[in-house]
Parts: sequence; structure tokens; C-alpha cells
Amino acid sequence: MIEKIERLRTEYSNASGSVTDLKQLEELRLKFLSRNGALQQLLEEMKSVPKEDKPLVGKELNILKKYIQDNFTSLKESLESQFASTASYLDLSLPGRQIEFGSKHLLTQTLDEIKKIFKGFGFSVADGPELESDFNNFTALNFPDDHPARDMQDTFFVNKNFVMRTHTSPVQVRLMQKQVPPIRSIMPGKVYRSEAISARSYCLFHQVEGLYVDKNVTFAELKGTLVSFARQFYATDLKYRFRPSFFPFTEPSAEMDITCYICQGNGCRVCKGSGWLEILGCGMVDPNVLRNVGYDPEQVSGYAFGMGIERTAMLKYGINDIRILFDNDIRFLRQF
Ligand code: 2NM
Repeated sequence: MIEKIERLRTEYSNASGSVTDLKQLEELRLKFLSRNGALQQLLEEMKSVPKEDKPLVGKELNILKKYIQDNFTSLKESLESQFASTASYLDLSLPGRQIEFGSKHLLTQTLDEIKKIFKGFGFSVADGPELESDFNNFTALNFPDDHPARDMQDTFFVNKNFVMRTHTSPVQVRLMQKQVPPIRSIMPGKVYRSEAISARSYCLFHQVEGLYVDKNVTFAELKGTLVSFARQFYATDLKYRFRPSFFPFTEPSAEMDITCYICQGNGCRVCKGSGWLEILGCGMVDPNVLRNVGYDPEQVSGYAFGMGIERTAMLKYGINDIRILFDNDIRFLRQF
């Protein structure tokens, strides 16, 4: 029996010495330490050892058992820590991970396209701060003191005299204040409105506004420019109409509609049965605005227009919820 114990010790010692990975470790466990393993078998044989030999054999068996268990535990720990480090997992034959390329957000793509068209008409691109004075955002633009847009419910007031701009028109005010006509610029950027968030409106969105001020600028030029824009941006063969409207900063003012791209003007869900889609607002710059920036309305005139970029992208690509443009869900973004 003592001999068997010695043999198992040697056998285990040789076997454990050649274990180099976790799979071999498991084989070692099965062979020596499991319920049917060699150690257990030897322990069972204790039953048949003569009574007088039991103390000695038992002692030797216990020493062997402790040796095997301790050795196995430390071997397991060292192998596990070794394989937990990445270096030992480095498999140079694995195929490389594919690098994901980003792309421009749909809003950026839409804005780029709008900019490109207006640059083609000779417009430059200007920008300005998102935090604006109440004067630049409202007063200079001919908003009366009691205009509802000044209401706390529509505008984010930072303090009594400063607001998060509610449109990009203040950039035009700044431009006119520091430059003499001719001015021919578009102003893209973020604007803020304190509105309930829904499928159609968000507290932040993007606008492009445009301005042309010079001697003898007419409404006919406004129409010509915007119709050319719409034909390049939406469809070459579209029909359009200008509906009278009202803005504090323009007189006369209009909204431009194009025939619905879904139903070709027959009436559908997107155009709410009318056959028309509203794409932008526009008008002749109000003489009061020209005066407020130091121009003489007897000498110069101008036209201006504005469109929401989210709305424009939604119209062009048939998107029915504005919030999806701000979610940054790549399943959506990848489609464009
Ligand atoms: C619009 C619609 C119509 C506009 C007017 C001016 C300014 F500064 F010249 F008076 N800037 N933008 C304007 C006119 C904006 O957006 C729907």
C-alpha cells in the first residue's frame, strides 16, 4: 500500500509538471482528483488495509492527499492568471477586426447641399453666436416689445437682456451693422425654442437663413433665386407657389410651397391632402429693420428667407419624426 502511495505521488508529480493549459489542467483533475480518480480509489482501498497498518498508511495517504490538492490549487491559480492576461490570447492567425468608417450626419449632408447651391448663386456663408442680446434677436428685427415670441414660453431667456437665439436672423443684423451693401450671405446654425418636444418640434434645431441687400433688389429676384434653389434641391420639374404670410422682419412676407413629392400634388398623408408642402419663409426686408442697422431704406432694399434644416431633411427624405435626427441611432444614420 505504501508503495502504491509512492507510485501515485510520482505519477501525479510527473503529470502535473507537464500541464501547460487549462484543458490539460481539467484532464489532470479528472484523472487524479475526481470522484472516480486515482486518489479516491486509493482512499477506498484503506478499507482492506490490516488494522495494525492503518495508522501509518492513513498518515501517508493524508500527506499525499494534501500534496495533490495544494499542488493542484496553486497550478490552477497560476494558469488562470496567466491566461487572463491578453498576451497569452494573442492569436496572430485571427483575421483582423474591420475598421468602421463614420459618415456625415444627415443634417450635415443636407446643410452641405443647401450651402453648395447658394454658393453657386454667389452667396457667402456667415455665422455668429448662439447666445444673443434681446436687441439683436428681437428689437432690431422689428419685433414689438409685446410680441408673443418674446414670451418666456417660447424663448430661453438667459437673463433679462440675453437669450438663446430663436432664429439665425441676428447674424444678419450683425452683418448689416458692420458691412455696407451689397450683402449676399446665408447663415446656417443652431437655434433654440422653448417648446414642448414632439414629432414635429424640438427645443433645438438648425436653420439656414439668407439675405441679399443691394440697390434695387426686388421680390422678382427673391422668387427667381428660391425657385432655382428648390429645383436644384428637391426636383427639377416641381411646381411651386408663394402664399402671403407675415413675419415681423419682412414686408411683404410669403411662404413657399412645392408640389408634394409623394403624390405629385394629388393629395396624400404627407401633404395632409393638400398636394403642397411648405418649404420655407421669405420676404422683403422691412424698412424698419434696414433703419435699425443704419441703412437708408430709400437707397437700398433686400430680400431674406429662412428654412429649418431638420424640416428640409424630413421633407426630402420622408422622415416623420424630428427626434430621430437627434437620437444618433446608427441604424438610422447608416441609411444615408
Ligand atoms: C425667415 C423668413 C423670412 C429673415 C429676415 C431677416 C432679416 F434679418 F433680414 F430681417 N433674416 N431672416 C427671414 C425672413 C427669415 O425665416 C423663416
